[in-house]
Amino acid sequence: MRFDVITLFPELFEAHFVHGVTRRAFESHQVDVRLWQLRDFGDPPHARVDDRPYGGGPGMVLLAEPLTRALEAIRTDRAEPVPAPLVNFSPAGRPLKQATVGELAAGGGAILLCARYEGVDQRFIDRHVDIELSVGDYVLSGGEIPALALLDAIARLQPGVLGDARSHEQDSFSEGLLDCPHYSRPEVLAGAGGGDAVPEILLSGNHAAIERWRRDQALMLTAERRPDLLAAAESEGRLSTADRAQLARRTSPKL
Ligand code: 9D3
Repeated sequence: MRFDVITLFPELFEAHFVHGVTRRAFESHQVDVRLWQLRDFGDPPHARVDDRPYGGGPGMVLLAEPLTRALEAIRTDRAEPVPAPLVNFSPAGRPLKQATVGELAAGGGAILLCARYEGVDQRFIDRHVDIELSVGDYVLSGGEIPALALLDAIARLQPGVLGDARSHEQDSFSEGLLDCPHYSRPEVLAGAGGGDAVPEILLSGNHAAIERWRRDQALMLTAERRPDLLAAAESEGRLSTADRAQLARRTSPKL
C-alpha cells in the first residue's frame, strides 16, 4: 500500500525507514512511502507556505492554497478510482488507537498531512481532510513524529515483518489489556539483600499455570494503570469467569 506524506521536513523520515524490524516493510514497498516537500508548492516569489492568523494571536497558519496544490499533485500521481483518505495530524484530532491502525493497514494507503506552526487553515480541513488524529495529550512541535508513529504501527502489521512468535499475539485473548511482565536470564539477579529471583511459576514447566499467571498479571496491571481498558474489556465481553475471579480477589479485603 502507498502512503504520501506532505511535510516541510522530509529528512525527518529518511532514517526511520532504513533501520529496525520494520525496514523490511519499507524496502519491499509493502509500505511504499513517498515524501512531498510542501515548500515546492509554496506561493511565489519566496515559496511561502504560512502566514499570520486572521483575528490576531501567536504563531502562523499553514496556507490553504499551497496545501491544495500539493494535494492535487498527489491525487494526480496516485490516479486512483477510490481516493485515499487524507489524514491530518493535530492535537485536536481523535486519539489514535490500534483499531484505526488496523483499518488503515487493511486499506489501500492514505495521504498524511504533517502540519507545523499553530495548524492548518480550517477551510482546507473542511474541504479535504477525512480524519484528524492525535497521538496523545502532550504538545509536540508538528505532525511528523505522529506520522512516523502511524507508519511504524502499520509496517509491523505487514505479513512477514515480525516473526511467527509475534503474529499470533494479534488474535490473542489478551488483546486490549496491558502486557504481563517478562523475565530472562539469570534466574537470580545479584544485588543488595541477596538478589531478585524470577517468579517461581515461570520455572515450573506447568504451561497452563504459567498462562493463567501471565493473564492474572496483565489483568492486575491493567486494573491499576488503565481502568479504562479494563472497563472496555468487561463491557465487550472479553473477560472470562477466571478473569473476573482474579479481579475480585484483587479488590477483596485481605484476611
Ligand atoms: C496553544 C494551542 N496548541 C495546541 C495544543 C497549539 C499547537 C501546539 C502544537 C498546535 C500544534 C502543535 C503541533 N502538534 C502537532 O502537530 C500534533 C500533535 C501534538 O502536539 N500532540 C499529540 N498529537 C499530535 S498530532 C499533531
